[in-house]
Amino acid sequence: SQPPPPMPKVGVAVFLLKGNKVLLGRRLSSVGRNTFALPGGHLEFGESFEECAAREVKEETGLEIEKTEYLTVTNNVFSQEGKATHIVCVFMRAVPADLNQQPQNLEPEKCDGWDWYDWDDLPKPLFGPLEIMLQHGFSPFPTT
Ligand code: 8DG
Ligand code: MG
Ligand code: MG
Repeated sequence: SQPPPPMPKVGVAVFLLKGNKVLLGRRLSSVGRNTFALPGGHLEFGESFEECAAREVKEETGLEIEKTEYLTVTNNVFSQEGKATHIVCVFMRAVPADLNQQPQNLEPEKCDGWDWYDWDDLPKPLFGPLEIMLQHGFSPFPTT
């Protein structure tokens, strides 16, 4: 029998906000290697976006989150080393439940380490989908 055709997957990425800072980590995974990205991962069967956001942030950084809200969605087709990947990525925002808790690098094979970065002074290069959103003027911060 033939291999199953490739299918789009759902990703959930989280803008974890602390004042005017956002949590980013340099990716070591093949998609977007060496670029700075948000914590996040793939939606599991039956999960809500909020549940996925909380689970992935906890798995990757050890942080508990709250005030989790939907922001936007993007359609991302990557072609990496001849292999096509298609992710529909749902972007959420949240805040840390405990502002004093430090992020831990719990998946060191996937990430170089987490740190808080000023929104006005973000590290480079950003992960492609993130970079494109920012070029279009997207901001994850609540407008007051
Ligand atoms: P999992 O096995 O833990 O479920 O997945 P993961 O290894 O943590 O997945 P990921 O690559 O971190 O995230 C899933 C996809 O979400 C990623 O391949 C592409 C998409 N995505 C974006 N922007 C961002 C982002 O800023 N951060 C993360 N983590 N993923 C993003 O389009
Ligand atoms: Mg993950
Ligand atoms: Mg991840």
